[in-house]
Amino acid sequence: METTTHAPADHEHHDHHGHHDHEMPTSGRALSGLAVSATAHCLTGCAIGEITGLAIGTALGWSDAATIALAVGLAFLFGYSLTSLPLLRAGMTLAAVAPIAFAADTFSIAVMEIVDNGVMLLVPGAMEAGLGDAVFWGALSFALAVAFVVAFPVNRWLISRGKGHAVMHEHHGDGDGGHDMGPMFHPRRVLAIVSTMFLAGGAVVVVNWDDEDAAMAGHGGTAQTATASDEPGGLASAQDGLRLSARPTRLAAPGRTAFSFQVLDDAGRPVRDFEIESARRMHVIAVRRDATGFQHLHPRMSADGTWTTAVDFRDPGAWRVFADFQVDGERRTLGTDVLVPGRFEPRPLPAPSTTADAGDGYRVTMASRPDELHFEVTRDGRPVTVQPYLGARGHLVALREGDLAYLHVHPERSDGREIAFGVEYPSAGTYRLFLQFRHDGRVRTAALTQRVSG
Ligand SMILES: [Cu+2]
Repeated sequence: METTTHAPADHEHHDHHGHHDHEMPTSGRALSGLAVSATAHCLTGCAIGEITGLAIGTALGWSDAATIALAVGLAFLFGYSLTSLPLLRAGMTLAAVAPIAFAADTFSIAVMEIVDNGVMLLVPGAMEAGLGDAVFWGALSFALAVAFVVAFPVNRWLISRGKGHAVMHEHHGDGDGGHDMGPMFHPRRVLAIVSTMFLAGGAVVVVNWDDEDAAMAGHGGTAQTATASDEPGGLASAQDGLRLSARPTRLAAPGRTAFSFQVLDDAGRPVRDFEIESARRMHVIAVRRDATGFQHLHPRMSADGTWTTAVDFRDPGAWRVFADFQVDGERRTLGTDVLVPGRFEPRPLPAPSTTADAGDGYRVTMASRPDELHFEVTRDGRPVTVQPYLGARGHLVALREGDLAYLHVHPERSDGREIAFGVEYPSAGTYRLFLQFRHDGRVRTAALTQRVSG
């Protein structure tokens, strides 16, 4: 059995042994065709892994990270299997096939998975979308097509060096030139499928991004997506025909807890058709009644409309959990109390200030103008340009002292280093503000107290 690697330099040298049809092409159309086939293998494995992983992750209410880990694991499993099956069918033993599949696919699948999952995370709403959702299929097609385009030159380069899928072909094929992948993997057919995926998926992704922009623009006061009433949100568990049904609302002990809820319509049916708002279909804010322990989470919805996420109810006391979402063009916030047993030691609200520490040398400074709040971030005294977070330069939650009324805050288009929000205070009073921004890939939270006079 030939296990020699075929670098371009020794290609000619091997011609004499009469196995010309086993030679790996090192350039031209034949090499490209082989690379397309090899990439299509990995693409199929990734697609099966991603769909199965997301179906399982969604059904079990897993986090993005756990779901992606499962999808990546399954992609490798299916990718290796697709390579191994024809070899096993040809009579090779598993012990002989396993190292070949490993050498042929590992690098290619790894590249593909990084690109594929990266794109899925970037497309707004893709990770929350269920399998019955056009956004999911659009984003997945788009992600896989992009992954194909990136992985193709990698495979082409590997094969030209006698590595990657070249390893498999050396062990296989009886004079068919190596194209033994079956009609599904014919280069032209694969390219046609990938192009279609790219165009169709790309269209869905573009439409979805526009949705997000429209939702953000609608917040800008012209009231296309006005809130149901002028009353602040979050004070009620039921409002305007929608009701929050959550569990658990009483814990056995403090700590991280799987928290689930549904939004029910007036007929008691779970709502499943949520619109994207600030890049997500559902935002969950958890905070203790004394405005400590702030958390901003993005739960995952299962097919029956149940949203689930892990909330860290770390200290005893009464907590408030807000579900912030948009249905039928209207933004809503419903709230429920969650009671955590133990010795409750309420902390006083910090004094009003215009600056706050965000950890690791980060500091946030606030400037207040009528109906607008502006923030600047510095690190070790030097100004910092923040990265986009949830489709804006930052995210702001404002809660009123006394009843934790939840203000709808609208990110404004702002340039440079300033993070700007439109805020309409429902009354005079003291408010606790939680600004979230992203820098160096990490989301940080700064909390400030603001006193608003009539
Ligand atoms: Cu959110």
